[in-house]
Amino acid sequence: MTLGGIYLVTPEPIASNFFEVTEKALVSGVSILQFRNKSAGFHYKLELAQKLSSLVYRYNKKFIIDDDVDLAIAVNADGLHIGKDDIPLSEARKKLPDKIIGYSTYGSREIAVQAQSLGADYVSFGPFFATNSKKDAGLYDIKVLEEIRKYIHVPIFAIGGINPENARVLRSFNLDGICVISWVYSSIDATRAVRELMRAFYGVDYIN
Ligand code: TZP
Ligand code: MG
Repeated sequence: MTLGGIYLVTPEPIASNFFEVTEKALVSGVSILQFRNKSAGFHYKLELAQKLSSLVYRYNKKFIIDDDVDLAIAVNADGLHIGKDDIPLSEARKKLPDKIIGYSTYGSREIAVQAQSLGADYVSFGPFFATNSKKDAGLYDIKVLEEIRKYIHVPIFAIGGINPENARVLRSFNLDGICVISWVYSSIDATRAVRELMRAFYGVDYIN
């Protein structure tokens, strides 16, 4: 199965309705969940990741861990997502020979091409739109996506400030998927938020 669709990334801090919102989003059509947590210690992350992994597998979706290769191994996640400040891709691949490894490429085709040649299973680009969820994020020129399919043959995702309005814009680049935090976790109704995003990204109603 190729990776794609709505890729949900977990927020910080974790709100009291976090699992409820996550479950609603999984039921409504999210295909991949990434557990991303920069502040908790290993034991709390392990507890959260274990709970999330059983939720994700109940709905037969993919579970990815951000940055932390030991956590990915501990919970037997489907994969790991890394970027320039994390374990090098070649080392991650040695530790996780059969798992999905995703790589952040920011706004750089060169980084994406290199990650692909080192065995990344998917790459993500962005932010192209302003985001409050990642304080140190830059903002990149969406033009990088224009001819990206000529160079990148693994699944391509966009991330950062994505909502239904700009998901419509992203649709024209024929990407495999889009990653979101706040559009879903800050919404009043996660089911509706996911459905609106799918409708915008695919251009049709999603039939569950
Ligand atoms: N990496 C680049 S932007 C971003 C991450 C983790 C945050 C995306 O969150 P949001 O709320 O969908 O903009
Ligand atoms: Mg990282």
